[in-house]
Amino acid sequence: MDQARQWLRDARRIAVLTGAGVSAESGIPTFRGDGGLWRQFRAEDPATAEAFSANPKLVWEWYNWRRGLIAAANPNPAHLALVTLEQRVPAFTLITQNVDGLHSRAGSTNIVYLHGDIWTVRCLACGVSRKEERPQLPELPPQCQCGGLLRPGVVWFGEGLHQDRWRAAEQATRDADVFLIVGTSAVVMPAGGLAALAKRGGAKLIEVNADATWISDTADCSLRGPAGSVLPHLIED
Ligand code: BV8
Ligand code: ZN
Repeated sequence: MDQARQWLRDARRIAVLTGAGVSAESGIPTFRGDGGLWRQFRAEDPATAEAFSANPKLVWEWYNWRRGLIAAANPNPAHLALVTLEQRVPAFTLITQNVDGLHSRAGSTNIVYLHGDIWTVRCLACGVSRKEERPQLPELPPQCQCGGLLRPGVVWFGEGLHQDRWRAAEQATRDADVFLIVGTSAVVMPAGGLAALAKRGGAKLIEVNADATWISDTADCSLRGPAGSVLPHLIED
């Protein structure tokens, strides 16, 4: 931990990649852990365009349930520690796979939303994208003024990431002196490949995760424990 703390103190450019584990202590279930989100749902994967076109109401019920959970949740000390870290270094990029918006509610500013934002909806007909922050939508599936069907503004499996966001994430990762990867199983691609990109760019790789992951062995320092308690220690002076 001391070595990792020193690397963070000396770093001028820091890139962070977060996953569902950073929001776990806010009460939001992760995806693949026990009790994970994908388990509670039926066999087919709800986060795909196919599932949505087959049954938009069912997929919206899942998102409505998650919106309710997230609206009732608050940022936890892990989110807040990343806000403090951002204020300390000249170049800081927070790359997140999470769609819950808790990083911005905590006060982070330079955020790259790789997988979109659950508080945004987009019309399949006219393409308009807008914020929709009512936790539970009154009618499912929601309709656009134009009469078209609204979808959640997230990136589903099989959908490409927004190119400008992916490029920003790659650039920040390549440039980083320290790459901090927090609360992600790094299974989902291409986000999960950023750790290797950081190493190739010469960054020190620090992992914070409750469990070991497939990248733990390649990390320069892999800290085991809940992000809500590890991160505040990691950044304390
Ligand atoms: C794409 C939004 C191509 C929706 C999500 C290789 C290259 C490219 C694609 C693929 C590839 N191989 C396979 C693919 C397809 C697919 C993929 O990766 N599949 C996986 C399952 C193998 N990838 C895609 O489809 C991507 N698209 O590249 O398509 C393309 C290119 C051009 C044009 C067309 C197509 C799109 C992926 C985005 C999917 N959308 N979410 C929504 O959320 O509703 S993914 C979903 O998983 C969430 O975003 C989530 O954040 C993300 C990753 O999961 P994690 O965040 O890591 O969460 P997980 O539960 O897995 O892990 C939690 C971790 O926290 C655990 O390690 C746990 O130990 C730890 N933890 C728990 N508690 C704590 C903790 N740590 C610390 N403290 C704690 N308290
Ligand atoms: Zn429309």
